[in-house]
Amino acid sequence: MVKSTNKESYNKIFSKLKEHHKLFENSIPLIASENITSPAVREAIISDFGNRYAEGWPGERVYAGCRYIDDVEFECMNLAKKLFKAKFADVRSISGVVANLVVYSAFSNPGDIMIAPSIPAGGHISHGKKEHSGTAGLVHGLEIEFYPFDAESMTIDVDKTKQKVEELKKIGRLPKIAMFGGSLFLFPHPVKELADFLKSFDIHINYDAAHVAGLIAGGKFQDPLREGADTVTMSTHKTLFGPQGGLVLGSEKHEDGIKKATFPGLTSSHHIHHMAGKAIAFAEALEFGKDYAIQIIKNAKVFAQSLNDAGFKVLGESRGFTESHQVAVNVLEYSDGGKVEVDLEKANIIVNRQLIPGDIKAGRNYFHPGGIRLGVSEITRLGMKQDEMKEIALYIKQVVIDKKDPKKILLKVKKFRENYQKVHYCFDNKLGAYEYIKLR
Ligand code: DSN
Repeated sequence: MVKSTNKESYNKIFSKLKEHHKLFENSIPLIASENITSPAVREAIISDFGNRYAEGWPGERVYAGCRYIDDVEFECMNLAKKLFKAKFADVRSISGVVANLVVYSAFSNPGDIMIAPSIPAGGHISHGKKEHSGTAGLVHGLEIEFYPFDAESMTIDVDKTKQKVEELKKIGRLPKIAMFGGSLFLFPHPVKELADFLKSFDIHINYDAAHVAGLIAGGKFQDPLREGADTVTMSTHKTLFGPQGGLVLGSEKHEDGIKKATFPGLTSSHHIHHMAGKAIAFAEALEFGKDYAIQIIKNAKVFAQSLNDAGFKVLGESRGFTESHQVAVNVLEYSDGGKVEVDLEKANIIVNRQLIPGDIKAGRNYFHPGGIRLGVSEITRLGMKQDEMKEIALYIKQVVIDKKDPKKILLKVKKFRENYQKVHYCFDNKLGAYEYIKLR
């Protein structure tokens, strides 16, 4: 039971929001699924669009009062199509999970099979089995088969996947959907290597670009729509510039299924303020996305190499550690991913623990997995470059390997952060990256 007065609770929320802003102003944010939005996106998401409904398709809404919303949504769709060179874009999914559910609903039925990466092999919870409470199994009733994964090269094994699909066909479990992409995503997935094979079985190919969308948009990762993916799903706030939201891409032949599954299937309000924010972010990505993607990959590679030089076991070594915004580190020599996450947070270095290949077989679980995952999207957007990556790797070494007092490293981290308080790769950055805006 809450003991405080209503006004005390009200005030408490604002003080916690401010403390949170302060924390991020003074931290090194390395969560690979997060990014910082520009002041322009923040302006869009506090607009009155957030108080409205605009059910249906622009121009064919269920409600009145949508004329400007329609204009923004058409612009948003056009920007998304231009950014990803897609024939069709539905910008209404409110998250990456919903975007995946749109594809499951439009192109499969409960009881169908989907082949996807397992979580230690990088799969996302929305690709998962019912017994793990994964969205695909729990919500849409899909049965999940996992791709054979090669831990050395940290990607899906092409030949073994072909064998597995042939075997699944023989036992009457031919997949209806093949899902590529995921959460731990260091190297491109073999879409072009498998597309013709999968299509010869009439398997729908979806590519979950949530993590790498900004790199694809910048032309610096793979190009799934040209490589054979039928549809592409994503969230809009990892290597893209936010705000939180989802996006589904496809061609004309997928349009009807995607539209119906999105509305009325999976959304009523599509969070119209965030739709406007996405439009701003797509315009920023078209203008600045290539330079941003180039810098992300440079940063990730230097970061991985520096961690490796510091003594860490960085995954994907035989392939140069990473081609994305992510770096994955096996920390078992020093501790486990859960404890490392906690120790680093004491120094304001924000990372997440990560299941890595081999963890489940070895009996490790999500609370104490073998790895941590680091992402450079946000620190790159704050203007950091290769030298800063070397410095951050050193702080991590001092906490994890040298077991220095995290409170001492915290002082260094706060000092280090002083110079990086603006959002880069955007049209306007008058407001500080984590500046708290009081409207009351
Ligand atoms: N769990 C986050 C990820 O890392 O992919 C977002 O879904």
